[in-house]
Order: sequence, then structure tokens, then C-alpha cells
Amino acid sequence: MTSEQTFIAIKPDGVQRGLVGEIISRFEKRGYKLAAIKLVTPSKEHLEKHYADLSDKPFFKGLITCAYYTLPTYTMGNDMGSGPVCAMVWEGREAVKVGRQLLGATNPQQSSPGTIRGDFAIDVGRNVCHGSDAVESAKKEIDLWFKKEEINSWKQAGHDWVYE
Ligand code: YYY
Ligand code: MG
Repeated sequence: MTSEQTFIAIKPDGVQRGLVGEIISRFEKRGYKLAAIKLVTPSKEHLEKHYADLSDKPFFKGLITCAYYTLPTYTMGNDMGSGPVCAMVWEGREAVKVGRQLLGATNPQQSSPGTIRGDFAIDVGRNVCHGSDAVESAKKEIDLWFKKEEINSWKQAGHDWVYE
């Protein structure tokens, strides 16, 4: 597989807990290239689209609740809509698959130490990050979160030291 893009987001719990730098650092150190980044507080409608395939799940309502997102501080009881999300596009070889590996299992109780969730999370509803689960969903998520002109095309100075 040649270079591909994945959508990675640091959820409000990750932003509030000061994990933005740490999570970016893990993707950077692995060798991936940051193609887009912004801090956004998504609307309920936006989150409904983002999580459309989970709309019949019992945890869906809690996942997309935005009741508190205008409050200045994080309020317990909701997830993605509770404050700013750090939305990113990361690019590189097998970025979707390896991105998921860097995140760890959905439920942090099952996430291996060394993964982001395995190092920084305990409960599934506070698992600090999102990553696309397939190349097709990555394309849809990138289209949903970013305008074309927000995606940067550039060559990393260290490219040839990362790829053979
Ligand atoms: O892709 P990933 O985030 O690892 O898991 P999904 O199955 O797509 O679920 C999205 C999101 O929903 C998950 O990161 C936490 C939340 N969630 C939950 O609160 N309770 C569950 N039993 C399963 C998922
Ligand atoms: Mg998912």
C-alpha cells in the first residue's frame, strides 16, 4: 500500500486533559506527516453525520450530546460535543491501519500499554481519541471535517530517512 490519509481526532476529554501534544508527538515520531489540523467544537448535526453508522447503538445519544458544549469547562456526561476537538489528517504508508494501532482498542480496558488509549484512558466513553477504521471511512471523515483547501500537500524533510 502506498501513501494514504487517515482522520484522527483528539476528543474533548483528550484536549481538556492536555494530551494534544503527546498524541501529535506519537504520530510524528512514528514518521507520519501532518496534512491538516484544526480545533473545532462540532455541532450535534456534524457528530450525527460523523457517527452515522453507530446511530442504532445504545451509547449513540451520549456520544453526540452537545448540551454542554458552550460551557467554558468540560462537563461530565457527554463526549464528542462537550468541547473542542483537535481534528487532524495524518498521511503516510498504511496510515489508517497503523493509526488504529497507535490509538489502541476501543475499550481502554483492552488497549495494550504503549498505545494512546492503553496509556491514557480507562473508560470506553473517555477514550480520548478517534481514528478512521478503513480507507473508505477515512475519505468520508476527511471530507466531513475539512475543506479541500485545508489539506496540505508537502514533502517531509525526513521522508527518505523514514521510507526505504
Ligand atoms: O472506532 P472506535 O472509536 O474505536 O470505536 P467505535 O465502535 O467506532 O465507537 C465510537 C466511539 O463510541 C468509541 O470510541 C467510544 C464510544 N463507545 C461507547 O461509548 N461505548 C461502547 N460500548 C462502544 C463505543
Ligand atoms: Mg469507529
